[in-house]
Amino acid sequence: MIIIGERINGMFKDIGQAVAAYDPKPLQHWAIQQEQSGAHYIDINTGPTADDRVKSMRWMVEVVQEVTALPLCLDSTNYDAIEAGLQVCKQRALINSVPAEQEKMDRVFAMAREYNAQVIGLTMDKKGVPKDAESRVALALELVANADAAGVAMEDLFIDPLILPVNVAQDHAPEVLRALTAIKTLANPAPMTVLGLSNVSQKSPDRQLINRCYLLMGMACGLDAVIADASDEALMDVAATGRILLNLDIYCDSYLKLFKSKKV
Ligand code: THG
Repeated sequence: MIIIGERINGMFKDIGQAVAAYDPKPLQHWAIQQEQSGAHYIDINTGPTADDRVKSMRWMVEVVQEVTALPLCLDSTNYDAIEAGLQVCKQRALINSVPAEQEKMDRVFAMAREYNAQVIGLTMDKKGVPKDAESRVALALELVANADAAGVAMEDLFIDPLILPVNVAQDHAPEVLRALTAIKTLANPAPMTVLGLSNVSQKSPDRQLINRCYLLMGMACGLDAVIADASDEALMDVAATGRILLNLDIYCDSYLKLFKSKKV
């Protein structure tokens, strides 16, 4: 399970304030903390309050790279901001994200080729996020076809069927699981799959329990990666345990230790 640490996002108050003030300390604290917790990528999102997202994204990438060599997941709907981040990334980046809309796919897949980046494709279009699994899969197929035509390899394409908060969109949760299973059959080799896991529990009580349960359900349906709270130790243990129960890792006796030291 690939863990993309979600915490460097201007949606969190401390990060939003740090981005506004160009104070690197909170970003660097969370970069180190997430790496120590076992994250494999660090998500970087300026948040809704940044006034200059191009400048903020470039600065965020630079200050995070001062304290970690982990690859970065550049999270923005502003492609100029993504490109500014790509220009200063030292490692291979993951572009987060592109919807199944032709003009946006054209720009983002070309950018991925130019900068040798990976891409998250969202199963949504101008009409928004569809409810049923079949409509999500149809949009995933458009993303797969466009990535392939642009020369982006399936192992570098992460399809996100978009989980919504269960408190307001309970009927979406099983549809996303069915979509995950189907997305893995769309190409050979299959595209990768990813979810913004914490979405599922927004505004619900006992968020961590919901996140942990849904992670395991997703894994059983072919989920490869999550943007998630890497500091939730029990969540990380669920990820390691799920890999054993799906026969993805050997050496069960030492699996938690192995996972935490990132040797798995
Ligand atoms: N798919 C993709 N990218 C994404 C998402 C997705 N990026 C953003 C988001 N969704 C994933 N990241 C988060 C980060 C934080 C929260 C949820 C998802 C979160 N934040 C608290 C809240 O809203 O209640 C903030 C609380 C606070 O301020 O302390 O839950 O789906 N590709």
